[in-house]
Amino acid sequence: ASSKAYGDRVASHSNRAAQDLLRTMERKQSNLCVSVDVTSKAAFLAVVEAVGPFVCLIKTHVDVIADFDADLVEQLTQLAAKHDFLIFEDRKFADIGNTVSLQYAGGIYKIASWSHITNAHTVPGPGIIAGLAKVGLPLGRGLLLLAEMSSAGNLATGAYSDQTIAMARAHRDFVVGFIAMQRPSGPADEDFLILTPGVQLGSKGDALGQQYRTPREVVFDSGCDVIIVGRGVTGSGESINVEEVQHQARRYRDEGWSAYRERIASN
Ligand code: UP6
Repeated sequence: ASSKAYGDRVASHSNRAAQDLLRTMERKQSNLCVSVDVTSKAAFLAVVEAVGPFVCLIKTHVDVIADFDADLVEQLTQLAAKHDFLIFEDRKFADIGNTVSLQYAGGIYKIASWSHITNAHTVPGPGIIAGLAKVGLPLGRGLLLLAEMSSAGNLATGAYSDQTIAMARAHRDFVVGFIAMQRPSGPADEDFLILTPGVQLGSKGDALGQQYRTPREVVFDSGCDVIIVGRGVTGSGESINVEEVQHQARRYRDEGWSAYRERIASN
């Protein structure tokens, strides 16, 4: 999959969210996902409006937004249509199937109703996939499994990562790929989407265990598909400088896309 153009991989996926993401990447010439980890609705919408033209995907943590409400979802959905991107709520579900189906469909956030893609840890076993699929598949949603993490000392390695990949293979209708640091090896015709956080230019990490690599290391060296960039684009504080955010989004979009062009040209 890593040698093929994004647009040529649509046919390898049966899941609508995966197909839509690949088509969006090709159309917008962007493999950038911005992670909008800010804590007010106003800052959130300002960042999304600023980076919208440059991204294929917006990643959210809606539970950190102090004044979250239904109107935020409405406005986010409108911005997704206006700027042509998909939405990924980075919920990292991690409970038994029955509980995650309730968390995914309901509560305050009603994630399944607006988020095209979400993700889950595999620590509970395959029941978590079945519980989420029950809610998400009828809506055309897609799931990513956390096969690896970017943070120092994390336990998602070795046999855990391998068994996560095996669980994904058994649920290809709903599981579209992984949060991972590299493309896993597999049959030549196997096509998972690899979305990778821990990306920043000019910093190796933060004070709480985050570890950063560059877009080129992620996309060219490791064969990943989507770079997920948070503070590299938004900055660390709550005050949003729209011009700077836009400048960084363009920069990461350009870096990610040229690493991808280099990858498909060299294969
Ligand atoms: N994230 C990681 N590493 C993982 C999984 N998820 O950093 O292994 C998420 C974080 C954050 C974003 O929850 O939202 O990706 C990274 O943000 P940053 O670029 O500001 O470090």
